[in-house]
Amino acid sequence: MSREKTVRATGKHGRAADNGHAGAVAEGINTGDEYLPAEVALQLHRIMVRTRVMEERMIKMSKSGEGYFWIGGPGEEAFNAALGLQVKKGRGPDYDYLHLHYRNSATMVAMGMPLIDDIRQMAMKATDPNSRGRNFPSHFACSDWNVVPISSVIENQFAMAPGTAIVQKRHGGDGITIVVGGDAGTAEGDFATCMIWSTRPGNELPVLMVVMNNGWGISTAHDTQHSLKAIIDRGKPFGIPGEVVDGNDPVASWHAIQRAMAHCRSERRPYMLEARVSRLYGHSSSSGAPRSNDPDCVDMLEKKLIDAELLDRNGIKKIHEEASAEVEAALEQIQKEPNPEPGDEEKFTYAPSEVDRVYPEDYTGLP
Ligand SMILES: Cc1ncc(C[n+]2csc(CCOP(=O)(O)OP(=O)(O)O)c2C)c(N)n1
Ligand SMILES: [Mg+2]
Repeated sequence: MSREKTVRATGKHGRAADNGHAGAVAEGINTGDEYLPAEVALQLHRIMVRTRVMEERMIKMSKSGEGYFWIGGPGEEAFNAALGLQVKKGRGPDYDYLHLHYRNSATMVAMGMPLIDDIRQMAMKATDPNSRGRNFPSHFACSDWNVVPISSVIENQFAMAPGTAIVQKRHGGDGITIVVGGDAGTAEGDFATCMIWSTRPGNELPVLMVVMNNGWGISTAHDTQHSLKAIIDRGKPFGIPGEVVDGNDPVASWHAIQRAMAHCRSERRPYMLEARVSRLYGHSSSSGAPRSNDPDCVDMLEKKLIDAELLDRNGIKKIHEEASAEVEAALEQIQKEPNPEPGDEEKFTYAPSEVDRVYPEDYTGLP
């Protein structure tokens, strides 16, 4: 008896499951013609839940005095997790460089960051590997994974991204530069800087420009600021191809990211993605972080997984409980960890240089 397996699409992790029936259709989830195998869908779901549970606990930390300020990515998990799993992770120009923003926690979790490392930053512990307790939460920095330090000053990452992309273009190979920011930030000149530097004739750069459009810049509604239908239309005069994608949908996001990365890797030219996403807890703790009624990507994926019979209600409950246990264990662990000492704020600000030897007392390294 011949068995037919239909694989409608495969991602980096794509593998069709055989459900054991003749003429079997691969198990997985779909959006329109696009498909994700069960293995990838379940992996994305777990990352999204772990990240969401961590973020919700961090919001509580901001209210209970276990931390002071929260900003993060609830509502961006579907796109961000799909991005993180497809990054070519490593150190140096052979690998992807990431210039992220403060809502990218699910990208880091997908890349393998333990939840405790964001919680350490939220609690401002000296053990925080991103900033040694000296920056806001979700302001990641990881030189082993080419994650350039995140700044709260919005959009400057778009002016820096061409720098790593120039190195990659000169170096050869297929490493790309991925830069992510919000919709309102595109009003800054840094966004134009990125388009101009990425499209210099004969010097085009492998930059994937990602705009996470949540419809808000703190309290300014998108429609009161932008007259264009889509932000990717800004790339058209520069010849930058682009796509608008439903960032709440991990299937659509996965494939749009895959297409965008393939373009940048092989053509060594820029590409723009605009992900329409939700902002589930307002801008930050400064606006009270109230829950909004925007569509919730975790709920939407769970409905798809149930419909596809890949998970049932009990299975989903168990994954949420495991995530909560992981987060609570992290909270307990960090209580035992040291806080930064007075004076630590000036350490590790700049890489050691010749100038430091001449002016050892001056941390800026400037005469
Ligand atoms: C250069 C600069 N200007 C203003 C601010 C204050 N600020 C912080 S977040 C923000 C809005 C950002 O909106 P958007 O780019 O859409 O990102 P979102 O927070 O919605 O993800 C502003 C104006 C800042 N941090 N940096
Ligand atoms: Mg926004």
